[in-house]
Amino acid sequence: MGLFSRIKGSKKSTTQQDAGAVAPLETAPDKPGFFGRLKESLTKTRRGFIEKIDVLLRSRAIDEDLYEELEEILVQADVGVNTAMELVEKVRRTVKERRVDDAGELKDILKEHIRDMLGDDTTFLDAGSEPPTVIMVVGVNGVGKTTTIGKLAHRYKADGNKVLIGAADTFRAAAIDQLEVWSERVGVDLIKHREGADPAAVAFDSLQAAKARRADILIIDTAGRLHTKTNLMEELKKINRVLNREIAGAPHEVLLVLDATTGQNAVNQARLFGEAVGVTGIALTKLDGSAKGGIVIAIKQVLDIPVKLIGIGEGIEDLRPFSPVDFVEALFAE
Ligand SMILES: Nc1nc2c(ncn2[C@@H]2O[C@H](COP(=O)(O)OP(=O)(O)OP(=O)(O)O)[C@@H](O)[C@H]2O)c(=O)[nH]1
Ligand SMILES: [Mg+2]
Repeated sequence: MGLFSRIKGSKKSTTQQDAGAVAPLETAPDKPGFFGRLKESLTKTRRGFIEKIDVLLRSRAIDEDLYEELEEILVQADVGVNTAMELVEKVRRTVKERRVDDAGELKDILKEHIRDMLGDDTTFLDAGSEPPTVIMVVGVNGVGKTTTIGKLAHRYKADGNKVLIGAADTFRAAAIDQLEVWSERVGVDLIKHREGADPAAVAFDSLQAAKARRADILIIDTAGRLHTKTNLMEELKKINRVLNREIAGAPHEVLLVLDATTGQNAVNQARLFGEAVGVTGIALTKLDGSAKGGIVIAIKQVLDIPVKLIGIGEGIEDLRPFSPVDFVEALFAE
């Protein structure tokens, strides 16, 4: 079974049993080197974070200075000030409880608490009572929305789903063209209007097409900025309303794409979009180029919105479900 399993019951008529069908996203490795790739993509974060901790803990006594420096490293790794304090406090407590006197053991204790903080693996999609399951992708410009949509469509298709993409980022022609290139590469249909068209109208047409063509999954791209005076959040709300009017419960997933290289600002973006359109999950992109992978911890702790997908490269295969277990193992890997 692939990473994205088929949406159960989507090819049958809707029965009570089908209601609430989900497309769980499995986190088990699907090919050799899976973990190695993840580990490699976290190299920069590991250098700025774990390697500093290694140096810090080398033949040191456990004292206040040590805790302070540990906190400093965590803050620098974009874990966030409050979360860094919280983590250090947890480590301090564990050290006391277990009567640890070797600083070298702090690394494993920290790892344990980060792992706890990140929680359990999540499944990707919220329940959609009947196909199509609608995924609306939002985020500020340049974070990787369109690329993530291409990769996501590819994964769903590979698992036997019929996928349709809606080009509701009508801000510029190039945005539509870029999505078209992805749809051709993946081999899925694209619903588009002209540049400057009403994004909500594109969303509406996409949904009608998804129903008519019996698509399992509809993924909708949206703009990250606007050239008109229209407020981006108002536009997204409108798309949201249109989708919800046509299918109760749609969009089933509002996926916020965040760029891992932006660090703490990503948290602000998540707040903004969360208030406007109710984000259900986060795709954290460009982890491969970021030294700020600690943002994963901040997002979980401050916002409690699950990171569901991570982007670890520009290639079609470089998107994967986020697994806290794998992430922490890869981050702390020797
Ligand atoms: N290294 C790396 N690059 C990525 C990743 N995801 C996206 N990118 C790159 O980021 C750049 C912007 O990606 P887009 O998908 O165009 O971003 P967008 O959010 O759709 O941008 P706008 O439509 O302008 O708002 C592209 O060059 C992508 O190849 C990733 O996980 N890793
Ligand atoms: Mg785009």
